[in-house]
Amino acid sequence: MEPITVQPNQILERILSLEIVRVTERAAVAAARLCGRGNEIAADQAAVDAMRRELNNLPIYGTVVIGEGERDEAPMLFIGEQVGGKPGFKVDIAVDPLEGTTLCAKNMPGAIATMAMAEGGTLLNAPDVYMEKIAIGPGYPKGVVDLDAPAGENIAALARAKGVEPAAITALILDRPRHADLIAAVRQVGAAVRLITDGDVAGVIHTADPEGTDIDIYMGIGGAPEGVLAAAALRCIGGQMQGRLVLDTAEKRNRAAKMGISDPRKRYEIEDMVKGDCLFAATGVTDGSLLRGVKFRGDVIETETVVMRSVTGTVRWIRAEHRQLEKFHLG
Ligand code: VTB
Repeated sequence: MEPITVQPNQILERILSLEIVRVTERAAVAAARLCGRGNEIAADQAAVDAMRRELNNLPIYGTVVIGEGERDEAPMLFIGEQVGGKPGFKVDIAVDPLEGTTLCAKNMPGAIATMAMAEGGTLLNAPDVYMEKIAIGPGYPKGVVDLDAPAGENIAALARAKGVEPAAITALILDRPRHADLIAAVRQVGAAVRLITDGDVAGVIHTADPEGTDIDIYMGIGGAPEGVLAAAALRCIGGQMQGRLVLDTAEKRNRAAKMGISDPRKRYEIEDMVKGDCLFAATGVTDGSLLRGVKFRGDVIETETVVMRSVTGTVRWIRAEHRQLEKFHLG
């Protein structure tokens, strides 16, 4: 029988798209064990440990460019950390081992374990600051919404493009005091607002399927790491997103400059945040509208993961039943 050979340009697709699923599955299971315990730090640490252990088994030479924080504040999966079993395929990695630590600690819907992987040197190296974001799903003319336009104008433009009244548009926004004016402006033009307490990676992804989610647009300020992860997902499934880092102090501008960001006011399009081929994966920790959470059923652990690839646009939903439970190192 002919041996199966994988061309180097197919490694991301053929090998890593399943491997990346293992990584988010492990992180999700580790965190899920600690759901509802009220301890965000312990749940996050468990997810980080599991994700790192699994990343180090991959045939990659990976650099964490979006991580748990900067080197001095995060013991593991910090920005700049090298992961993987070298020698390997050179990749950039963005991780959020537990997106929605509070959701997990309080056992509320929507916590996920997520990561993206791209060819080396192609993911935006962003510091752990806030990012202004706007995102819509596929099928609209380019530029129909604009990060710098007033919220009401964006809603009106989107409604026109969709062929509906603004009243038929729903915007997803993080429930934060900083968004009071934004929320008022969206409601002012008659649109609806759905508020979330956390979880804007999934929030942005919701815009890609307005029929299923009833969400047309994501708006507001969330974490920059979550912004790059969401951009990776939209790069795979289509849609538009713009973001701008909130570098409102000299200290933040310095940190960004050290990562190669020379223009602190730069407006990033998806292609600026994720320049090349990428994979994105997310596994549900708690049940949510995107993914089912981890289920512990005696001898079987069930997980649900979505994995996407940009070049092909393939989206795979992987429901797994795990029977060899030692691999989760649950103790
Ligand atoms: C958002 C949210 C995340 O951080 O990005 C948020 O989607 C931004 O920070 O789930 P604030 O909480 O300070 O507003 C998270 O809540 C993750 O911490």
